[in-house]
Amino acid sequence: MSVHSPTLPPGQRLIGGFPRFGTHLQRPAPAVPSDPVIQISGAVAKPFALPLAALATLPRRELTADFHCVAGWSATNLHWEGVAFETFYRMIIEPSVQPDTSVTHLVFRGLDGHRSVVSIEDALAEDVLIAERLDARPLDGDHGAPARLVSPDQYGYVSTKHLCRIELHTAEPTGVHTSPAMRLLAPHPRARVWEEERHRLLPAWPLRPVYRLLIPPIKFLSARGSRSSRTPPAPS
Ligand SMILES: Nc1nc2c(c(=O)[nH]1)N[C@H]1C(S)=C(S)[C@@H](COP(=O)(O)O)O[C@H]1N2
Ligand SMILES: [Mo]
Repeated sequence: MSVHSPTLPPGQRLIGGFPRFGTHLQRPAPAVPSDPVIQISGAVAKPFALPLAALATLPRRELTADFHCVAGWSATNLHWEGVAFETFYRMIIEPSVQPDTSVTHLVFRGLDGHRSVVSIEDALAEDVLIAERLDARPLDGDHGAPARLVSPDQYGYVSTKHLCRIELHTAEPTGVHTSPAMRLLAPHPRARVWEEERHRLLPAWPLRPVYRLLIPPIKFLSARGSRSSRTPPAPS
């Protein structure tokens, strides 16, 4: 029996393996602090920082899932380990939400400045994880060390790597993209892969061939920032 998904979401194609990919392009992964934390801020009574080590004390969750980038590549059968985001939210975040406050959106931030905006409903979906392990190993710099969000039913840009902060919002945060070109490429507010919700303003299908051309150069650049592509120091 095949363990792979029988089909991919619309407009997606298999890529070999699981490449490092992202808006970081050739920049190397950010350094992991010696005592990494996840900052919780926004609509909380008092902002706080949770040591990442605390994740090990929460109920653990494993998930085998495919991963779909908005540019049209998919990687299949990835095995993640971490904490279900819903567990994290209920046990760690929710108790400190300001009373009479209705959280509608979360902003996830990475150590490299990447940011994703997720509605509370989508963030609390069953298969959303804060993952620290991939395929039985700690996450490496390529895939988001020390921890990342994993939301397999949404395009990859939602799955913020190098997660360092979660902000709680009571309305949809306004975009950070100020230039008209970047506004045009604004991510879809739901980003569901099976609905092909690639962007908020642009329809998905005319973009498919454009994105397909961009995959090899972005993959090439991202690999240049990869730790595994750098020459190891010569033995002394
Ligand atoms: N911190 C951070 N997270 C990120 C990105 C990024 O550039 N920085 N790129 C996003 C995009 S567009 C994709 S497709 C996935 C790629 O994940 P991978 O490098 O583990 O394949 O990470 C997402 N999360
Ligand atoms: Mo992506």
